[in-house]
Amino acid sequence: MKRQASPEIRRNAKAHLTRAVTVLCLPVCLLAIAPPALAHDGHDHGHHAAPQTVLASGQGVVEKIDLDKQRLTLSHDPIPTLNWPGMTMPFNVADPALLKNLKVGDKVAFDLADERTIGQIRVQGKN
Ligand SMILES: [Cu+2]
Repeated sequence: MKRQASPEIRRNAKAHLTRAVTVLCLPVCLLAIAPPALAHDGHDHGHHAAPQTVLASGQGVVEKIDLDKQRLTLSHDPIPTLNWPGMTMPFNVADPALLKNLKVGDKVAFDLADERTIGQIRVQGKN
């Protein structure tokens, strides 16, 4: 019987941290975006096979890359189009390939396919 308590606890702590960030960030973001998003879309299952539209564009710094969950945490600058203040939050990516050339600390410019999903991301500089 193998015991791997320590990595497991580490992982849980990380999950909590991510959730805390999400809880702090999403109400603000979703409040700001809710009326147009609802009017525009009507449903949101967080699944978009081929996002074509650009909801908004922004800039930020890569804080965390989760290849398993295809998720990216950015500290993004304010996005006036969406009335978003600057904050650190996790995003899904439309295509896992978008994560391939990213590193923590990279300065990036990104397009949002929706308020949770990055459709395009470009590295602008290294930290
Ligand atoms: Cu945000």
